[in-house]
Amino acid sequence: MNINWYPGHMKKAKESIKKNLSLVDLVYEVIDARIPYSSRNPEIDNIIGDRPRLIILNKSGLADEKANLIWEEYFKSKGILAISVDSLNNKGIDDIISLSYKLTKDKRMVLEKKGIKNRPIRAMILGIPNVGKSTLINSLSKRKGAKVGNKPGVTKGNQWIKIKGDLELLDTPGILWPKFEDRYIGLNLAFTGAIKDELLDIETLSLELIEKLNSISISYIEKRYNIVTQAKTNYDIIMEIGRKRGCIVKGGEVDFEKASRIVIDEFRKGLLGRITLELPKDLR
Ligand SMILES: Nc1nc2c(ncn2[C@@H]2O[C@H](COP(=O)(O)OP(=O)(O)OP(=O)(O)O)[C@@H](O)[C@H]2O)c(=O)[nH]1
Ligand SMILES: [Mg+2]
Repeated sequence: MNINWYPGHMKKAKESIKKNLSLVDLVYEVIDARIPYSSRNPEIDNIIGDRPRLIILNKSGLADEKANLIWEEYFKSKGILAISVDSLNNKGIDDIISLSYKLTKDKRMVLEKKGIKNRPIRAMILGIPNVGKSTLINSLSKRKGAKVGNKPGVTKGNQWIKIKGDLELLDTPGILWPKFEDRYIGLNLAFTGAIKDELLDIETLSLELIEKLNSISISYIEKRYNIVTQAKTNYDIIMEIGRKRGCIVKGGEVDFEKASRIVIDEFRKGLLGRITLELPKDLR
């Protein structure tokens, strides 16, 4: 798993995020739409507290469209607004802005009553590694462009990006640790590329990915590689994909590692289809 997080690191991350949280009115919790449960930080609710929050199901273009709606509904049932976005393709970004206005309506009214005018609403992004925090910042900042710059006294040391009207975004996201206690979550994070491949055994991962995909629908692998998977072991399936794709080493043997990489890379690129790896009903 992600070995870069130690208890000390987690504590430090939490403290620095809490400091920044005191500067913002609104939090964007970014998660990966393909694994909305596995890509959430286990302590996020504690960390955010009762601040207005928007869950952003990012990379939604790689996830199943119906599943995106199911997850939006699920979070709504828990009292948290969630929307599907694809920041790489700038999809859903305007909705983030309009919902941000909606979520901070009370705050803006309070400020207005106090006679404070033109005080921007400030937001920050939180999420575990690889969910697309930086890509989202880029996409949001394109809406308006200009950096707001340092504001001595108020937001010392922080850079704010004007995203629209009176909304500003902290330019550095809060990076949180994933849940790493369980193998199910570890695999989901590995499938989607949230864990550096150097830390993984790519061959085992590909076998697990075949198992997972076929448990959702056998058509993903069968269609992409034009093979029949029924009654075949995951090992045989990778071997067949290897042969089809010309992953052959000296002596005519299949290069299993190369074939494994193909399946994993193509899944991550969305070439096997728009696939969501977990649904609310799978949660235990
Ligand atoms: N298809 C798709 N890919 C995305 C999207 N957002 C991010 N990515 C890709 O996901 C990978 C990680 O994106 P980043 O923006 O670097 O993620 P991050 O959360 O900033 O990651 P860390 O800085 O490591 O914490 C990159 O390869 C992005 O191109 C998206 O909405 N759709
Ligand atoms: Mg980043």
